Amino acid sequence: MEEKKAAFDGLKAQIESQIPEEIARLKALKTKYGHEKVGEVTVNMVMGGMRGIVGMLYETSLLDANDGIRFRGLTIPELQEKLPGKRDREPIPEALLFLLLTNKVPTEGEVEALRVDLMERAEKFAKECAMNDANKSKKNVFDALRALPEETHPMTQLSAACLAMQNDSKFSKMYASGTMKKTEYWKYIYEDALDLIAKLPVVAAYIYKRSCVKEAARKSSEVPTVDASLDLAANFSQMMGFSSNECKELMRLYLTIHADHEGGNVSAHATHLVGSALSDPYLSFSAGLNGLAGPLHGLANQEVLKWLKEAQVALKGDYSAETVKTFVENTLKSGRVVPGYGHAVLRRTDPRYECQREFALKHMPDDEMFQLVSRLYEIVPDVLKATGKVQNPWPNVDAHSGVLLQHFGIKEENFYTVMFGVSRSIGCLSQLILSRAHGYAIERPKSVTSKWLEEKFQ
Ligand code: NMX
Ligand code: MLT
Repeated sequence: MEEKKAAFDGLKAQIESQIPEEIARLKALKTKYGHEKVGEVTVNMVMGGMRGIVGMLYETSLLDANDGIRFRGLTIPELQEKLPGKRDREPIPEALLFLLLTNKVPTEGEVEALRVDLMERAEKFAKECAMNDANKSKKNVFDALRALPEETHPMTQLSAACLAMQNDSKFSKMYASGTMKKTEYWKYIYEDALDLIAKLPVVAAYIYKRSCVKEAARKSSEVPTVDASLDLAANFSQMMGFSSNECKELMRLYLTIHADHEGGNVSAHATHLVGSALSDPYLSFSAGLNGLAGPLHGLANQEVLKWLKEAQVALKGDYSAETVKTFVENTLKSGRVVPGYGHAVLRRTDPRYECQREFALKHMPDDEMFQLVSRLYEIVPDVLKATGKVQNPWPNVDAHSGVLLQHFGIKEENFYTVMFGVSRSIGCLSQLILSRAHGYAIERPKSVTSKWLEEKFQ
């Protein structure tokens, strides 16, 4: 354990040792190219959700319209190939977290040390809360959740839980003490971020067992028990009540591929924006979760499963091209979007969809709902192209995730976005640490009125 701890402290030291070089590099970039233009801003961009405007620094990942996501330069197949961890095949999210924070592929020992550190944080948190519950000594986040109606949407509960835990923020306490130098900010943000990444699966598993599962035998209002010998994903799966190796393996894949998608998506951008005001990780990530809870963003995974179930009822097993096409067209006619299809940046099938499809082909090729998903992949793009307005007719990550989860027993689709949120904490909070370490500015873009635009061009 001592050896593991030393390796882990090595991670914090590694981040610290990189800071002067990174700050110098950013300073040189500004001095040399500060006045260069990175692009043009048209009225369409201003009026179209800032699409295509290069407006922020985000180091942990970069999205290319045609190549898809790269985490510190690595594609998903490259991650699966290069990241070490305790696994059959899928990397464990701890390895990704290390990579995002250091821009370095970690060794087995470094991943193991980070795993131990996160699991110790999770176990300490769960044990303290269970103890408070037992002696009614101190209210905790689980009391806050119990105060909410059970049917409160799980995403609302997860976001509320972040706020309920904000009192634990080491950064906020240090800031309030007035003794913290700007160069020290990142150290406390780091502690909060790692605490939060460790706590979220415990809170999420609690929300699942209290609010999502229907069968009395699976329900629980107890603080989940952490098994610190497992990795973050396997423990999350186990706390939810799913202990099979296949489900743990799926959880590793799920928590890795949803972690980061550059900085402009709603959840990453919201976290980044709120953090830039020096709001601590609990406040910042709660804002990110509120954005993730929208149906055009993370809630799409819930919407996809609802839609697939609707399709199963309507199609009654007839997945012929003609009937599936009519079903998709009817979705559009009813005024809805086709959930799980389209993207603001991507112009191809999402590589996250592709790796989930591979997982399905390996573990559940005969699943009926997977066959429907595959059929939709053949039909939907042409239907969307025919509208003449959809920029990207291909499926995104959300078109596939639910069908995997339901196969392994996680059938309650209103929980799916919570799992997305648990994963997204890894990317958003890594960047939050780096943003404070590198002294990023408070974010404050300029807005204009439509009258201002009219007057400028008339
Ligand atoms: N179904 C129907 N219409 C669509 C779809 C779709 N899947 N995708 C885009 N459009 C429409 C869009 O609503 C817009 O219509 P209008 O001009 O009438 O407002 C038009 O096509 C042009 O939109 P785009 O420029 O192609 O897409 P945009 O960048 O504005 O939005 C999404 C991107 C992802 C919000 C959009 O494709 C969408 O609503 N998809 C369905 C929801 C979804 O799957 N979201 C998950 C995204 C991934 N994630 O996890 O966050
Ligand atoms: C994401 O993972 O954040 C989504 O694909 C949305 C996006 O990138 O805009």
